[in-house]
Amino acid sequence: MGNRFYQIQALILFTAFSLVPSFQAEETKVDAPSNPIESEVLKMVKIREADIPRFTAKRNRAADPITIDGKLDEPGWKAAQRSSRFVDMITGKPVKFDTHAAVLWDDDFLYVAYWIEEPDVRATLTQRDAPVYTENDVELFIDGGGGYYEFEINALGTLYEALFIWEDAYEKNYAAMEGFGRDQPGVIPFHGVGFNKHPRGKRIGFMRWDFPELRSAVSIDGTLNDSSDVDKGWTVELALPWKSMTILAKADGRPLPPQDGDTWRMDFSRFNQYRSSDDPESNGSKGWAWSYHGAWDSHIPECFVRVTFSSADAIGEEVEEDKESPSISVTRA
Ligand SMILES: [Ca+2]
Ligand SMILES: [Ca+2]
Ligand SMILES: [Ca+2]
Repeated sequence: MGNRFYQIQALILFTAFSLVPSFQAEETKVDAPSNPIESEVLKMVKIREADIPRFTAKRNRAADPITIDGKLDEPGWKAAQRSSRFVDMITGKPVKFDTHAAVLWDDDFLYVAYWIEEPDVRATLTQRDAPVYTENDVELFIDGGGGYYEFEINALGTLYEALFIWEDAYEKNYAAMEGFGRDQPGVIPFHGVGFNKHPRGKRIGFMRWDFPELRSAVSIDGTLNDSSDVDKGWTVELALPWKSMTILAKADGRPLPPQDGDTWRMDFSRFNQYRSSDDPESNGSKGWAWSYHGAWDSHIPECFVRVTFSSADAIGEEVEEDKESPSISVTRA
């Protein structure tokens, strides 16, 4: 989700203020995260730490390279564990259409895939950084400690990207870097969307920032912008080079690529135009996510999925056991 909310900022502010007393008055039992800010945020959005999904990302085997063409037919994707079905972003309740994601990695790239059930695949925006969140999109957020990356893509493969840096990390880590001045074009103050009381404070949005050497592709199983038929949906395939994540890793100096057992926070979501008025099953929210946020706001890293990187290869057991066969089918996880 992006800037569309500025238009209704007054309404959001009013709503946020009216909700504050209930946040304070109603004690929500949560597990005790080690980070006090995380604990406070989860309390505010009424999410238990145990409710945040955990995922193990396995390595994609070098013998089976991933081709970024939008088709998720590589052995790695077939072997990778898929996420649980996406739920309503605010309530965590089931939604009408099926969405799953998966993550793989190797020494050079982070790979992300989405399977999106969509009976009427539509997209019109073609310009880079166009507000694709106003159409049906899927989104990826990657938290780096001092800031986080936002990625969005529509069914035409049009990208919208931005980088957000927390004010508390900016002066020490980013202010002196070329291209990261506050007076750069496309730099905006950012205080969240529907959850604009984040205890960590404010962020700076670098809206013109693009992830260097990002590869992305979409594949549609159906017809685009033709409602006369029923489409199966679309798939998205991404490869994000670790070497381009030095900006994200700058504040906490995390290893790139990650080491076995490292856990990163990432968010996987989908925004669409299905409204409660014509579709009761959508629960009224147009945002669906792997990990729900308890608020109309993607920009809450404390709610992101915990993705732990494993050095184990994403392969089916039969491949290991039958090394003689050159073209054995891979067992799904
Ligand atoms: Ca592929
Ligand atoms: Ca951008
Ligand atoms: Ca169609």
